[in-house]
Amino acid sequence: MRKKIALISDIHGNLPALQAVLADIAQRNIHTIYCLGDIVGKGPSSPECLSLCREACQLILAGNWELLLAQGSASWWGRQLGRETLQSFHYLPRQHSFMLGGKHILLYHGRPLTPLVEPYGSLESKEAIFSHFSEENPDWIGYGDTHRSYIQALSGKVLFNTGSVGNSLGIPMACYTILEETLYGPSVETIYLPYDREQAIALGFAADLPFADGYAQELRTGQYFNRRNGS
Ligand SMILES: [Mn+2]
Repeated sequence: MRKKIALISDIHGNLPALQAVLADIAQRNIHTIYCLGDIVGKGPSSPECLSLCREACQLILAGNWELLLAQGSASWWGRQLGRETLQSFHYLPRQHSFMLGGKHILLYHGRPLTPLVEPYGSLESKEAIFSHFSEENPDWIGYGDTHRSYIQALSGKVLFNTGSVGNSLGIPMACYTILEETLYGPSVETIYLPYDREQAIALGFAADLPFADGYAQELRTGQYFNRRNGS
């Protein structure tokens, strides 16, 4: 059977979105799930999302939110997770490489290893990602962090973004990516799924989530209400 891997990223404590994505992955009979980080923060259900990801994923990489919270500064999200969990984030791997369909694929979250690279960013910013990993010399690089999915060819290389499960920008649906081995190389497919967005918003208000109004707006519109709230 050809190998299939589901890539999920930027769940951000959105439990209904994560549940919808995991159900969709199971329905497709995909048994390998890699998570590219930012499971926690922003949304109301970080601990629940972390437990689900630890059960479902063969690999969890560190995102900028895990690494920020691991520094231990007091925050609503840090208090939810507790000190031991925050400490455990220090040990998450930052990147992962493997072969699929004859290509060397490297996955990482985005920040803090490289600056935020948006789909509409310059070619230089994208080539800089490959330069950052020049020692490994991957053919393909996949990352999260921007909350916007895309795929781009760069002089024989491929750069793609997994999109965001729980805080998707542009298209306000739960987003993830499927990599599949084919006869000719790897294929990449982006999935956008509807989920119970209003349930996620209600969970935020019920939990007294900071910026709950802005969070509701972001989930409904797919646009940041305030850049300071971070990604
Ligand atoms: Mn994020």
